[in-house]
Amino acid sequence: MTIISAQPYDYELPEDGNIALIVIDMQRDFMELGGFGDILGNDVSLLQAIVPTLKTLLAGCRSRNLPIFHTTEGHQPDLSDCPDSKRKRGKGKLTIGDAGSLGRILILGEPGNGIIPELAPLPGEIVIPKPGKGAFYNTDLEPLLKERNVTHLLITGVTTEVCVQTTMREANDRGYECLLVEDATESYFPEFKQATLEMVRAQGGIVGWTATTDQVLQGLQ
Ligand code: C5J
Repeated sequence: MTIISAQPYDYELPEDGNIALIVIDMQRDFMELGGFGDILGNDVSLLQAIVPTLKTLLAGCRSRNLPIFHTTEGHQPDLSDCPDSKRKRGKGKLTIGDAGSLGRILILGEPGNGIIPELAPLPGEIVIPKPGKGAFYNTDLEPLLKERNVTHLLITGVTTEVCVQTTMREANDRGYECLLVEDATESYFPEFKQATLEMVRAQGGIVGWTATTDQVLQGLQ
């Protein structure tokens, strides 16, 4: 049994369980000026705080040969998978599909859709394009996890209260034991990050657990 010291209590990975790392949306569209996060009026520099920690966690998971899944939020170039409601939100000068300084905003394959170089996926790691906030909605994530007999998920990335939390809730409803890595997830709103950490682990871990990168790597040994 692997035990990770966590909140609200120890997180256990039994001998017959398998754990994977999920890195949500560490793409230029959320991290850099000119991307989707920026056009919505956010201070994108806030998200840089987790890049070194996430790099450490990725290295630790790679050295333990854990399955690693990266996601990117993005839409088909013809926007056929983007609801009008999503395009209309924000009421900024630019919206999803418009040309920005990182290419067309939130469109698959555009420069802005690329994962930041510090956290670039290695060969063999799976990149899941996702049209929604949750990584299970309209994607192959669930069958790919099932193929690998994954039962437990380490969840990281941006932004904590949007795509990260949505994914954790989707995973929880599908029976995965989820741990949100506190210093490997970030938000444009520090208070929303804090609230998310508290709400997922409240009520005896109603959505799952939280722990730091150090605690995760110590527990995984
Ligand atoms: C947002 C995300 N915030 N990756 N996407 O629109 O959290």
